[in-house]
Amino acid sequence: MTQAEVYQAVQDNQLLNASFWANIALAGISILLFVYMGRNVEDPRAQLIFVATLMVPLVSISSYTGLVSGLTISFLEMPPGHALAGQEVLTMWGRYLTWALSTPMILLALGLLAGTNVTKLFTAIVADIGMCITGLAAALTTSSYALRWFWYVISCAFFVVVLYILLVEWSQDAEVAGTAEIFNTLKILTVVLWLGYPIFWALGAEGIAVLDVAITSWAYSGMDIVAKYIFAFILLNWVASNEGTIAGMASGLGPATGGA
Ligand code: RET
Repeated sequence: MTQAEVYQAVQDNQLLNASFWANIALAGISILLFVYMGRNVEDPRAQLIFVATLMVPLVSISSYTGLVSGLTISFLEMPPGHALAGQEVLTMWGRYLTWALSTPMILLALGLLAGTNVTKLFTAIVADIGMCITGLAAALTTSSYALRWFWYVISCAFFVVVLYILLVEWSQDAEVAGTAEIFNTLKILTVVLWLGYPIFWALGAEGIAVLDVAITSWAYSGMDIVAKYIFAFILLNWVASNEGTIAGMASGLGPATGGA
């Protein structure tokens, strides 16, 4: 199928198309709002949290533009064993690819808020990228149904590493740093929503195919709205009004101003 044909298929599915445009609009509003909210932030660590968080809607608007244009969607023939075996199934692989760019930014912001050290930050981000890329591999594998699920299990193993750092390591660090209250709110929001992604992957056309493509897409788009824009708003709103806490906090990354 040519890109123009994929684009036409997206245009013809209004529910699917709307799930993309809703996010393009919200990402655009978020970018403007977050730039405005950060206009007076001066502490370098607080600024870094702002920059990392601002990247989330910037990656998102790019991601959804890729989907809506048909650039990052393919029709893939599912292997024997799959519920839709032999059929050409619409696969939004651009989502998994761009998660590899957006989710590390979320973790960078959360790690900074918790006062992480470099080792934990590196581990969380590398495992997270591993999760997204192996999730992409699961979605793109058309040779074997079993291997699709094997990729899925590898991706889940990476996800467990991310969950451990969020729930155990950074929770302890945030206590020491004095940011436990806001960190715990954002941690719960993140853990609960992020668990939804592998569940919808498994239920959607990529997995056992009990959910239709447009419904799965809305599930992702809906989770994205909370996991990205609402998450980012809560975080940045707190950072903007508690800059002093961030500037003075104990962190495994050392003083934000660096040296002297
Ligand atoms: C996949 C499928 C394979 C198994 C696992 C997954 C997890 C995905 C997650 C995605 C989070 C995305 C976010 C995007 C916002 O920009 C790849 C679905 C574990 C947790 C928060």
